[in-house]
Amino acid sequence: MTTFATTPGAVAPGFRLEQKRRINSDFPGPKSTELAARRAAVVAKGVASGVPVYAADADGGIIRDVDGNSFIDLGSGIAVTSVGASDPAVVSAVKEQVEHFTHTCFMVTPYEGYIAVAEQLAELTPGDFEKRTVLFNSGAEAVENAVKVARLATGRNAVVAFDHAYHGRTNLTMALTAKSMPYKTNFGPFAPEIYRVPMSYPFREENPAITGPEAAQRAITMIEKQIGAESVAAIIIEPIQGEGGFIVPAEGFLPALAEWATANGVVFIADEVQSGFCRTGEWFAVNHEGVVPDIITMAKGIAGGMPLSAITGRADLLDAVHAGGLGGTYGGNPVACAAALGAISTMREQDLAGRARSIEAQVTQRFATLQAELGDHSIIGELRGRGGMLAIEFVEPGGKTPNADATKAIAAQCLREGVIILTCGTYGNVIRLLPPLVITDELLADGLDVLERAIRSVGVGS
Ligand code: PLZ
Repeated sequence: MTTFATTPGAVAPGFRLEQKRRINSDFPGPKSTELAARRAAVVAKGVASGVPVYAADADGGIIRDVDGNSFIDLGSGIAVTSVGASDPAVVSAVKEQVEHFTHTCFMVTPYEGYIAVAEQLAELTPGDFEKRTVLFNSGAEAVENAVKVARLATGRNAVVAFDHAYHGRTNLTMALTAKSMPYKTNFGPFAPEIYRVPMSYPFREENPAITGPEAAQRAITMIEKQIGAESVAAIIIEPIQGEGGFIVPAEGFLPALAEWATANGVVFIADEVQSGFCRTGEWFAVNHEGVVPDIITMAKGIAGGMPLSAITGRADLLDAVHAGGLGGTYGGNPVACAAALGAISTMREQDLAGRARSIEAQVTQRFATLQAELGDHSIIGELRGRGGMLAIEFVEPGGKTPNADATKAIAAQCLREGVIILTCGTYGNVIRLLPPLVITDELLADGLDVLERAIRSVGVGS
């Protein structure tokens, strides 16, 4: 057995599993290999997995597979398990709830948990106006419903989305999503009345001097000329784009868009499905620039891994909808609500927003040093992101041509050494870091060592 970890240590306080990376030489092991064969016979191949191992246990920053390998989790199941995958507060809240009832359907026999989550969201989301919340199961469902509300409340049809956007895989949200392969190719026809305008993507702007407000004006002019402000129900935007490449728009871009929306009776929807719940070092990514959306969509980090999503927004918009116009069998399931209350209490008690800022400091310091050392002619194009939502965009040395091959090779090398790393980006050339916010400094440092080694070896080789 090859172990990359040093001597086994005590379990860090607050964790069940030892917070240490340990990979056997026969990876992927026999049990994962057997599960892969069973899977191939019954699971549709349209569902792909990033890693070839099967999970048996997960806690803090560690995912343990069925063969006993321990991986450092730098993906949190795509920004979901910010409190860890088995946070004690989530586990005990869920246990308590399942012993009483698993489901009644809020539309039939309502219960307190749903109301308590809505109370939390009214308090945590920006804006000191009266708010209303509706709960659903997935991010896509939240986005669908935000658009339904905006259309009904404004009596308008058009919805504006951005280049590089990701909003989901249902029919309407596929239409909102920018990238064709793998999300949209041959899955059409898509929902009508969706319009796409340019994003602010500082690293890839033709004119690198363009400011945030100027980039917003570029989008606004296109909206006014090609759609007409009076036809627009909503603008939907991820304050930091997720799947599209962890793109942080230039300062002033979001406020200018929000201001234009307000002036024109357009509902400004912030899709915080990936960026919400302390991930970026604030409760919500819009807080960094003081932007107050009319409706926020939330999911992922909200409930410590249980499927729950939400829209929270201005009472006048949400309450424009007739009774019975919004809902769904499972939306705001009581077990998921209990998990959300547990996860939110952990975020508050452990100040996970502060923890995200400390992760940002550690990661940024390390990779800025590496970038400086490797110089201008390296594969590192840009480091960006906020809090625990950080990315490295890889390029062909000396230019900006996207380097998807290097990105894949780096992620693959990290995996072989026991670190789960996700890629993203319109051009597939971005490595994104989304560690559980409860990860220990030691484990994070070990994961970053592995990533740094992989960048050096791939970068030198190319
Ligand atoms: N909005 C901003 O990031 C989900 C999707 C991964 P669901 N992102 C991960 C994949 O390949 O399916 C996401 C998001 C933003 C909406 C969604 C959709 O959330 O819970 O996956 O429906």
